[in-house]
Amino acid sequence: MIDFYGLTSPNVQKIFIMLEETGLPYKFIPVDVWASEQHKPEFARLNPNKKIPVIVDREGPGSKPYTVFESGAILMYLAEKTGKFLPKDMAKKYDVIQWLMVQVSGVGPAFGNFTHFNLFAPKPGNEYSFSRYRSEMLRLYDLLNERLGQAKYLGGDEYSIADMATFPWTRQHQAQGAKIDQLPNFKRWFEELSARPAVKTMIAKQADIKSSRETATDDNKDRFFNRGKYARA
Ligand SMILES: N[C@@H](CCC(=O)N[C@@H](CS)C(=O)NCC(=O)O)C(=O)O
Repeated sequence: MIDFYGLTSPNVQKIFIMLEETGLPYKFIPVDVWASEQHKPEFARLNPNKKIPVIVDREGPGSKPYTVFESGAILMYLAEKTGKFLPKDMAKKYDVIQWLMVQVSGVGPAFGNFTHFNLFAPKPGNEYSFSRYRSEMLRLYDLLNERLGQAKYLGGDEYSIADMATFPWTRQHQAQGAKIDQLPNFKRWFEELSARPAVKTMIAKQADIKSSRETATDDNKDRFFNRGKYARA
């Protein structure tokens, strides 16, 4: 059994997809980051970085419980545990890992910062930051489209954890301003992944999760965004 701590964000959606794809038994434990639950000592003991997702594998290495944080590491752990969605052949494996790293170090931060400056940062006054992250996000959409013109999936000819990591960040492509009709390879991949049963299950399960994002207090929002009394000089 796997205890899966998360809420509704793309980094959490990746793990939902992987757990559904592999069929591993899991228990979902909501951590409402808009209510500062990630800062509770019992959660900080699982992830000193105080972010979701986190898993605790009750039957980890040596039949002992093992805790994993960071969504990329969780995907790699679950792939190694099950022998699925990460090729064994070294070159093919590193093809997948490279594109997984593009997601965790590129797509996640750029798309996440775009969302922040698009939806949450005060306007006017943040046009430079908004433009910087929108341009980087749209550049990455072009990169995904280019890669998916060379290979069926991001990691190569097989669906892998690189696809599962990237897909959730692109679900809002319309709101993000990506012109999908000008990204035909990306569109083909997006539509194929959207039709996968595990992805559909993830979307259905996400819809049932309650978050206090819309009702978060100013203090909880300030803490989440490192601003107000939480800003550091
Ligand atoms: N690099 C991390 C990022 C995780 C992350 O940013 N999680 C957000 C999801 S909303 C979070 O927990 N935010 C709460 C906070 O930053 O206090 C991963 O890929 O797991």
